[in-house]
Amino acid sequence: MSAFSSKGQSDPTVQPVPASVVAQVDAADSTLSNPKSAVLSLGSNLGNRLDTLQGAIDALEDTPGLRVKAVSPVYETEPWGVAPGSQPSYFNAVVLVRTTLPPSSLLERGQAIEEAFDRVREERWAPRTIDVDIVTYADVVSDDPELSLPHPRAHERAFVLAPWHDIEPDARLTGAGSVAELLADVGRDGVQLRTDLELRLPE
Ligand code: A4P
Ligand code: MG
Repeated sequence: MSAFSSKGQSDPTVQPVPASVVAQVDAADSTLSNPKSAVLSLGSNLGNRLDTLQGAIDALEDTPGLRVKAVSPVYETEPWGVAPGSQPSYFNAVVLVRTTLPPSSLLERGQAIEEAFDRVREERWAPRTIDVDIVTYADVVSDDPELSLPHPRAHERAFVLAPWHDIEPDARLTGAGSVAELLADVGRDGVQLRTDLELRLPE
């Protein structure tokens, strides 16, 4: 918000806003100049999995108020929570972002990206072109089913912990402990690093 802009003064319907009021409004919006860190998990097991992951990362970077800070290696992973062999394998990755969006808007943005990549919602844990999950948002804790934070299953999923650990070895999962220790407990069965594949950090 800018006070006393020349545009505003030439428009008779717009009254100048004193700088002191602008400062108060800006200060009240704690998200405005106070970006938060969030960890997002991306998963794809339908279509061109690598292109879709990259497309989702690029779409995240194109989001106003959001910057992608780090992108993990790609892991090929066995589908979790379904009968073995019943679904194609996943490509999974984790991205670290900084954002001024509040958690609910970040969730909406993730869901809009899922829609853009033709995600079809069938039964729970069905195969999908792309799933965008919020693993953590700052230290926010929530048990709202619409947005549970940290993600309630992240601590037991090697396909989240392994790529996250690669890009943030000292990371901690709020309420669960160090990502390195959680990964050591869970083990790396069913997740394979694909050194032949790479996702780009958007410029
Ligand atoms: N929701 C609540 N909390 C969150 C959060 N932190 N991030 C809500 C994102 N969404 C959250 O999600 C269902 C609802 O969860 C949403 O409406 C949102 O408001 P969904 O994406 O529509 O459906 P889903 O993903 O099938 O269900 P769910 O329970 O979120 O599944 P998960 O836990 O995301 O698991 N195996 C491998 N190897 N790799 C994977 O990436 N992913 C899943 C999905 C299963 N197996 C997998 C993988
Ligand atoms: Mg999901």
